[in-house]
Amino acid sequence: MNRLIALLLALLPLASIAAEPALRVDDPWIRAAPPGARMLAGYARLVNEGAAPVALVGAESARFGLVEVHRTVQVDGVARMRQVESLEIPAGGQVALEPGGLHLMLMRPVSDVAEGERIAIRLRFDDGSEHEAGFVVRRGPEPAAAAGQGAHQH
Ligand SMILES: [Cu+2]
Repeated sequence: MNRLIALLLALLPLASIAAEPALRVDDPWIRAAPPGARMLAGYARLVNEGAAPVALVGAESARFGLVEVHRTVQVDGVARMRQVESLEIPAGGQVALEPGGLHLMLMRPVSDVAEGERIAIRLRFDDGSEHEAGFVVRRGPEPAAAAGQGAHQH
């Protein structure tokens, strides 16, 4: 009996490791913007390798006064952005933040963001976990939906 208890205790750390959220942030990047820009957009692919869904509920960065999750929607042919309070990534699934759709809205930069820079952004999830990723500032493709429509960048 004591042996069994000892075995169970030995297994406990493994169990808690297995319960860790298995979220991966692939290809995090920020679209380069002209000097003085007050708003930038960040993109990444959020991959949930875990067995439970997890939701992105917030983000922050020392380089920006405010970071929100936004979704671009077409309203009467005009692109508008809505804040997303909770973005679920299904178990074993992934959600893409990409031009023309979901994005991190990076507001009030504390200083200009230069192309080639890597900026840390901390993502917060509904299970209490946090994930910091280095977002590389680069030029990116125009959103397919907005191609030829002018200046919509998000
Ligand atoms: Cu936005």
